[in-house]
Amino acid sequence: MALVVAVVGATGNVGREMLNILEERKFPASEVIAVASRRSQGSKVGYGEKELTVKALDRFDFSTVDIALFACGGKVTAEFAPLAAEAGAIVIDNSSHFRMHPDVPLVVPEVNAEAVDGYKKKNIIANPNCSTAQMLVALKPLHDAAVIKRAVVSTYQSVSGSGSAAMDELFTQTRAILVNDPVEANVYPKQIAFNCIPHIDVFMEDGSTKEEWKMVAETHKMLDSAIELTATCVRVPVFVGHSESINLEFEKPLSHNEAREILSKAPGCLVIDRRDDGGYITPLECVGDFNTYISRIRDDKTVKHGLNIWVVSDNLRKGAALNAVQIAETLIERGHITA
Ligand code: 11C
Repeated sequence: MALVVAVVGATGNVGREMLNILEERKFPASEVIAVASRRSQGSKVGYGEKELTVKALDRFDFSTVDIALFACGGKVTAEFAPLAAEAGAIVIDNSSHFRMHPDVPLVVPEVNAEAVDGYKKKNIIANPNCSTAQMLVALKPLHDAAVIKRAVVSTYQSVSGSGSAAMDELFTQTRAILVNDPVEANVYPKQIAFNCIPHIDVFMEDGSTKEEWKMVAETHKMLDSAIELTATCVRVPVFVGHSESINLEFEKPLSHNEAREILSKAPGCLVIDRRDDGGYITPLECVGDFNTYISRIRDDKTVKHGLNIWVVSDNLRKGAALNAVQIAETLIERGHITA
């Protein structure tokens, strides 16, 4: 056990999950170091049974670190990830900052594990957006079987995707409504409690949001640039767990039974698909889990080779922290680093 791992942004939603997952998966680390902004210096975060004392990022020396898992905003990442990479740490970054950079691999191990081999140009590997990661875990085996021509995706994304202030906002607004207090919206432009907001990330010129654009661009980079994909991303009053309704059109025939069989054997997927009351997964049930769940698999007869699926996963795990740790595991499996 010789690998030194730094978790940067260790006090945030994703950073804490990274620490949990490193411990749960028994990642072969000789040392795990918690790093965050100077404001959090000296505070404690849990790592299994232990407590780690948080070190300040702006004073941190990455030269003894093998792997730096970054879970910070784009601005902090832009400044510090290249410094960590130049100091010799392999950076696995959860922000959107480097994702579309041609010299930075964007990886979901179940989809394109071999892409990690390209990390050396910058010493940085990017983790995709949470809604893309779980979608591609389900789409990759179906694409291999019947070639996806077109995908229409609607997401139902939990507030944890916007950070802990958003989780607090959902809690506070819900409580305020129940006790008849005034409702304040600070994180989101509209009330999220008892509501749905069809707006995630900033608006782009064509009327899409950046979240919707990311689902398209990241799918093209990781799976296949020929897939025509359109997404509508919606924030819903759920604390953790993103859900997606995905309509697929294939080049070749693929029945719901064949799709169910393929997905049942696919890495990272767990099919729960009984056609009766409760025979499907909801976000509440996937929290804390590693799997991407697939339910409601059924033919769409309105197009030639059509299929509908419902995909649910813990966005802080497969959508962020778990995927980052799996990338680190892939670096070991493919012989780039030795544990
Ligand atoms: C959300 N998907 O649910 C976002 C969070 O590009 O890494 C992650 C944003 C990103 O709000």
